[in-house]
Amino acid sequence: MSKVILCIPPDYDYNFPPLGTPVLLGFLKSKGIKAGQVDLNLAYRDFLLSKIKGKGLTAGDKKLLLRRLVNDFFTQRLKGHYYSQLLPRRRGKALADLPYGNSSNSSFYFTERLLSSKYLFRYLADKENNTFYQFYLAERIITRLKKDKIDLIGISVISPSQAIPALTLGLLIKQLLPDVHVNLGGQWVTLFRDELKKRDDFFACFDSLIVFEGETPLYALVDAWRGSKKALPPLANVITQKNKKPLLNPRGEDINALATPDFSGLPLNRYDSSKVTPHLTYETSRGCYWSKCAYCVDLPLPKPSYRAKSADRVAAEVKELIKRFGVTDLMMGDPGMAPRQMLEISRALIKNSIKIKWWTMARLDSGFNQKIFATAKQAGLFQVNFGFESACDRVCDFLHKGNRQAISARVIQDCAQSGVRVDLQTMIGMPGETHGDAMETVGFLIENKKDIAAVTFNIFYLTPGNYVYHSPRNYGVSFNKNKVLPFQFFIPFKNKHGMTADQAGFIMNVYHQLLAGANAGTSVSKDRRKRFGKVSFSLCGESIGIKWEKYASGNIVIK
Ligand code: B12
Ligand code: SF4
Repeated sequence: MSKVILCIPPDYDYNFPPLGTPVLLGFLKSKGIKAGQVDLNLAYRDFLLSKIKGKGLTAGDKKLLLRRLVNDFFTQRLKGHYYSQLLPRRRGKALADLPYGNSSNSSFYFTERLLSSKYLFRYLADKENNTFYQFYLAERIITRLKKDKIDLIGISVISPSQAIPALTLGLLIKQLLPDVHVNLGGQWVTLFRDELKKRDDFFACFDSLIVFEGETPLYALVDAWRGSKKALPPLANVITQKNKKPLLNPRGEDINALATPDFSGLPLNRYDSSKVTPHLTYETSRGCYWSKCAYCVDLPLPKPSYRAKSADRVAAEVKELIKRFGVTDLMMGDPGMAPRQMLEISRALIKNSIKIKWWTMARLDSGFNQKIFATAKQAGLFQVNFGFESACDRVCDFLHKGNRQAISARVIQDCAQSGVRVDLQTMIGMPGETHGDAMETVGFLIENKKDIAAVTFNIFYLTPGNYVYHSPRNYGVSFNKNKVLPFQFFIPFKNKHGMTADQAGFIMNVYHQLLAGANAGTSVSKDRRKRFGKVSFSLCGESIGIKWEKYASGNIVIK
């Protein structure tokens, strides 16, 4: 009997199993489809780790050194190849403000440039240089697909860093197993759907794309593909070369009618957060009940509607996840958990005596109070990552964030005093944000230091699919649309009434120095030296070496 396989391609987060394929797998199985899933992302990291050689290296040391080795390898070693000018360079201008990524062949920088370059197809099929191609050969992917009688593969492309690996895999399958239907879905496909539709040549790498939420469209595709093979009828949210105007279903799924996410087939104990027991991802809602932030990067336009799972359903599903997968910790990846949802699911978890630790993301909403956090704490909540961004009311109003400084301070205090860790997502350099506004944020963070366990700073970057991108003038932002690459995720812009990215970086340093002043005392130099080593890293017939020192505390210093 034929089988569907869902796959997570490199290069993505290693901390948790992404939730996309487990929710799809659960859904397909509930409809009687034989299906499985495979994480090629963790396997690719193992492939890279196997290229590191050095005396006395532990598996943990290799993981710590990998990012530096990969960056050095791609920025310094790979010169003079036909694709070299598309790689970010360490001393080149572009690298300085490259957010979120390594500098390798999965970087957003390389991806955006390669996708628009004449070298794309040469690179996708390049055995000598494309490390993803080499990895798929080493993994014997084609043999495995044949052996498992796979007739449809669904590749989940969440981040731009997975685009080149996904297209490499798709092309390889289309060339060697033309009867297997290759489908691409996920956040990246959805965000760049209009650009993808313009590229007929990309259909050499896949047969169809699915945009927005994937459950019903994927099931319909499997059914139609098995029934009709070559002549697929038009299907909602499914794009094929012949039918590029899918019947869009913008509403999204009825999330109370979906199956419990199914994590079977994923190496649950191997994710970095799963040190002893499995830590999984889960969602209690989809969409955002606020949906107004002008810069929102999580939910590109058109916004899906907000839908919350009933508390009883959440309790039943968590119970099932514990029973089936032995999960002890959950990352509830809701874009923003509403106060009421937090209270209701907490009550349901307590009522059902469910033992689970969890953390989530939320707004600094006036609806939160000590009672809610205390109940949630009792139900296992240990951390909330709040979308704080700025302490300045003017900036928050300008970007329709809805935060008020006084309320933020109160919610942070209520949360911390209930014993729940507060992690504040903070952004500097937002449209219209002046130096003075940003210093107000720094002042707020220092003032409320005792209640804030962590601050995650980001420099604001313009991304496609939000209100600032669509109406830049309204936000005092300008950028040259003609200079934006079709698949560009981070777009350079002018902040007419606010700071530049460099100035924003300076403010971040000010904050870190003020905070370091308060926490001074621990320094690597006082740490007892343990050992010193040399490491080599070889890929694509080239090799790079670094020297490093490891200290008793586990700190690693690269020379
Ligand atoms: C939780 C989260 C994280 C977590 C956990 C990651 C993990 N391991 O799961 C953390 C904090 C670690 C993280 C990190 C990053 N993330 Co993140 N993350 C999210 C978030 C908020 C939720 C993801 C989620 O669980 N969704 C729930 C699942 C069920 O939805 P889904 O994946 O979209 O799947 C549905 C559909 O897309 C579709 N689908 C998915 N796969 C497939 C496959 C097929 C074949 C089909 C048919 C359909 C399909 O069907 C699914 C069910 O309906 C999203 C935003 C969002 N609202 O989704 C950003 C998001 C995915 N992250 C993003 C990015 C860029 C990153 C980072 C690179 C940087 C960052 N912005 O923080 C890093 C990557 C780190 C790394 N080392 O690689 C981007 C991706 C950009 C894009 N669209 O191209 C998003 C969309 C947010 C954003 N715009 O910045 N992230
Ligand atoms: S609260 Fe978060 S998910 Fe909701 S609109 Fe604002 S940024 Fe987007």
